[in-house]
Amino acid sequence: MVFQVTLAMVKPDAIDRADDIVDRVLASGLAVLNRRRVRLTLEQSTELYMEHYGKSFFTELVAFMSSGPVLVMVLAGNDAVSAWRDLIGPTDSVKAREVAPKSIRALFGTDNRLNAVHGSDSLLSAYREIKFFFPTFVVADTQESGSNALS
Ligand code: RTP
Ligand code: MG
Repeated sequence: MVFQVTLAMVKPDAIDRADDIVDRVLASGLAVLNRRRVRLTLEQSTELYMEHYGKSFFTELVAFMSSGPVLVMVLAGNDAVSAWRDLIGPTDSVKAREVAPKSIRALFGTDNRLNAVHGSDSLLSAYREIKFFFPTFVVADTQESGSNALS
């Protein structure tokens, strides 16, 4: 086990139930180090989900992500990246209800687009996404910070 941070987001479709989702985060043992409620512009959604640019669902995805406020959180804990991904369940909420009925996407999402929450898919993604939403948040363990070493 290794102590990590990750980026979690309550998406526009579940923002009215954000308190219930935060309760589940805390009950899992993960800590919320920082949180912000923001409304993404179309440009910001596009930048955040650039890895999916060109895919059939991209236009609908970025429109959805900028359709209302979101709650972004820096989570921390043991194996936080995979711990949070396990807690949220598969991308498609319909599938989540079949294979992980207690997962957050099963309980709070609708389908494979309106799926309630986001979680960084790797530690590298987590660092990028945390920097995107919390520019002053210091993550000491990135390659970029190598030049800040004391030696
Ligand atoms: P996320 O990035 O939001 O945490 O979701 P994920 O890793 O589980 O899934 P990913 O493949 O990264 O997809 C990003 C988001 O795009 C929407 N999506 N729609 N076929 C579709 O219509 C489709 N596939 C994906 C979902 O909102 C998904 O969370
Ligand atoms: Mg993803």
